[in-house]
Amino acid sequence: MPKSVLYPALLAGTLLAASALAAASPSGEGGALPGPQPIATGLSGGMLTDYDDLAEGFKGTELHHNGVTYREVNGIGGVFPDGDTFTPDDVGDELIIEDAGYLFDDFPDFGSTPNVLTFGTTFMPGPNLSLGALVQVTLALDTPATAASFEAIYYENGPWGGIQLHLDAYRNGVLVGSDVATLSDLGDRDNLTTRTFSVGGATFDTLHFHATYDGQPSAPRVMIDNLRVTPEDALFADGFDGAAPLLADYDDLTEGFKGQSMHYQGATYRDVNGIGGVFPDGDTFTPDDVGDELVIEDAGYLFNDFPDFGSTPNVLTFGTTFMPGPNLSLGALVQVTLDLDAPASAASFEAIYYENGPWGGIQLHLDALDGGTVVASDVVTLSDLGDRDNLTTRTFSVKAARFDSLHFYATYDGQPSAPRVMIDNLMLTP
Ligand SMILES: [Ca+2]
Ligand SMILES: [Ca+2]
Ligand SMILES: [Ca+2]
Ligand SMILES: [Ca+2]
Repeated sequence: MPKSVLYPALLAGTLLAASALAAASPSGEGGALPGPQPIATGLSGGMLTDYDDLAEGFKGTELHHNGVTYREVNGIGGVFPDGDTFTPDDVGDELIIEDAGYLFDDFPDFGSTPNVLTFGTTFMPGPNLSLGALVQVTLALDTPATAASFEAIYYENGPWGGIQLHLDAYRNGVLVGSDVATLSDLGDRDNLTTRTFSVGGATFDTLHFHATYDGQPSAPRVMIDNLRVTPEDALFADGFDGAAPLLADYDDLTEGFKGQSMHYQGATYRDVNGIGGVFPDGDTFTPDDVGDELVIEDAGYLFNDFPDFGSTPNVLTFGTTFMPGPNLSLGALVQVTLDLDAPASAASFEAIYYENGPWGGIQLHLDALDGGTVVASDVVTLSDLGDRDNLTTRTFSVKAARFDSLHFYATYDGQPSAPRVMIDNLMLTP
């Protein structure tokens, strides 16, 4: 039986939109947005589908758009973590373009305003929004691809905690790549979070994005945006020779302080913190408060709650302290510079950090520099939706024709800030 458990998320979405209403620009910007971007190279890394040129509303059970056929939405029943069940009718089977304009007030770094893709049974006309139920959707590609990614926003913690979201890539029906996230279950409920799903490193013709709980279909509330697909031919056009990326997982290092500089897996880490700054509540910190050491932290217990984060047991953190053994402490990160042994065209790492009070509003920036000039950036604004010290994860990534150093740093209102951050699985692509 459909029960109210399906709908607290809708309520939360409405509240989010209501709170954003006061801050919304009266003029709106939807009409002035550029249309779909052409096939791009370099920074954008593939063909971008932003959904912003489509009209809001139901698009039926199948949609062909920008080289992708979306089909087989939901259509099956399943379970929620609390034991409740749902039928195909409860979750609907339509593709929906949702004008989510108010969402971007709270998540300015998510996707592209105003439209996103969601699923199921409902949408809210205009810039208000509702996150639809996603059990599954298939994306059949017009031409084979070697990489694909999109940004997703969804509710985590109660009653969604423990659901897994899977992005699977298939070639001729054979699974060739996967990316999976387990929704956090740290108390509280209906917390919006974002994550980039990506697959690559193999050629594929179909993507399957689906949700499970305990191996059975489940139905979290999900919207996606900014699908990027890299056609197979793009590799050859770029002269990419398939050189293997270099992975820094830190797991072969000994836990402890590593000093103010460290060379590891193709990068020299240096210039940790060393400056003072501000917190969102107006408090300030000195260089001594935040320390300046690189720290390898055995974070073993973290992976019980975040099995999909990084690689167990070690992560890289910063500052003044660590906890011996599998317990852990997230260190203060104001800034760190990585000089690369060889130029790179792409870099990414996973980060875990606290958001909401007292961290909300801090920005984390990853800049890629070539000869001291910033050539690519990735930035996130830490959410500030109430509650406090909520752990969340995000993959930071940059792509450019060439860069030789990375700068990862935190600001609040344009001044240095010091959120608590750990990183893992740095990938450098030549
Ligand atoms: Ca809407
Ligand atoms: Ca969009
Ligand atoms: Ca430890
Ligand atoms: Ca690791």
